[in-house]
Amino acid sequence: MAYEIILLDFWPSMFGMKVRIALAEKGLKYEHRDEDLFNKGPLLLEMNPIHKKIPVLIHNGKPICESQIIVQYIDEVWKDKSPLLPSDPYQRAQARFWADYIDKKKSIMGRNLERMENVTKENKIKNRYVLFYEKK
Ligand SMILES: N[C@@H](CCC(=O)N[C@@H](CS)C(=O)NCC(=O)O)C(=O)O
Repeated sequence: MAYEIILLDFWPSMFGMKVRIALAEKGLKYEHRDEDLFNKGPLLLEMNPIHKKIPVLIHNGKPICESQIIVQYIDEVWKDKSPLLPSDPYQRAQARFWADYIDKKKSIMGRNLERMENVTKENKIKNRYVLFYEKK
C-alpha cells in the first residue's frame, strides 16, 4: 500500500517523536522511514536540502521540514480531528512556550554532545540519547 504520508525520522530523535505524537493524536497512518544520519539517503537530501535533517514529513510527495512547522501543518491539514492546541489564545501561547522551551533544551544538549572529544562517530549519536535519559 502506498502511503500519502511518509515520515523521514531517526527513532531516538525527540524532534521526530514530537511529529510521531502529532500523527498519533490525529490517528493518521503513515510510512515511517528511519534515516542513517551518518550516511544520509538521497530522499532526505532531496526533501530537506537546506538543513539535511530529520524529521521531514512528505505529504503527497511534498516535503515539510522543521518539527514545529510539521506539527503545525498536521494540525492545520487535519483540523477536524483532535486539535493539538487549546482553543483559548492564552492557553495556546502557554503550550507554544513549552514546546519552544523543550526544543531549545534539545538543541543545547545536541550541541554540547557534538563538542565531546574522544567519542567515535558511531558512539556519538548513541551517547547523545543515553546521556539525555540519564540526566532526566
Ligand atoms: N530544528 C530541527 C532540528 C532537527 C534535528 O536537529 N534533527 C537531528 C536529529 S535529532 C538531525 O537530523 N541531525 C543530523 C545532522 O545534524 O546532520 C527540527 O525541529 O526539526
